[in-house]
Amino acid sequence: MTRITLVQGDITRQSADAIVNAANSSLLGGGGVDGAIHRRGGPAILQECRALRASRYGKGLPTGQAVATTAGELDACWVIHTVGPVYSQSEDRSALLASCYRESLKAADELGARTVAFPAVSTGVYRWPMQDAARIAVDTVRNTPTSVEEVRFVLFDERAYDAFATQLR
Ligand code: AR6
Repeated sequence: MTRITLVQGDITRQSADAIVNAANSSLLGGGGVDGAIHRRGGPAILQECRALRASRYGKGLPTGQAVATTAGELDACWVIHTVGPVYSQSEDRSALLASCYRESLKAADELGARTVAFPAVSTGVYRWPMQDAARIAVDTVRNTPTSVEEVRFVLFDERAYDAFATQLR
């Protein structure tokens, strides 16, 4: 059984086996969670992301997929980078958002990670409505078989925390 927990705060301050990054396809950094992870984690993460671009992901990491690197100076063993979809009103992209959680858990299983911290993928720059993103995140984690013992959603503000808490009830 996977335990799902919620905390409000900064994901870069968390201690976990793996911390998930809401990245973009370039894997070369950005704003939001991505910027914070690279800032606090230091240059080792970017260096490994560059190597991944040069080897496996010449065209970038596709939306909905996930790949792991070292966590640099973060209090974690790995960062799992996943690329959420940009929200669209005209197209249902929820399968891609669900895929981010599933593929991140798969990567965590391959690494042997027991605790994984997730941000609310796609709910910032990519504009996914929080309540809907929370529903997809919680449902997907609940329905994905995994050896991860704790999935911790780390929500930046009260609004995000409340949305996830509502889904967990
Ligand atoms: N800890 C936890 N949550 C955070 C933090 C933090 N330190 N900082 C922001 N959030 P976003 P996206 C919340 O924009 O929507 C980047 O530029 C934030 O309030 O980080 O998937 C990438 O490079 C929001 O609820 O990710 C991509 O280009 C959630 O994390 C693009 O943004 C996600 O916001 C990805 O956009």
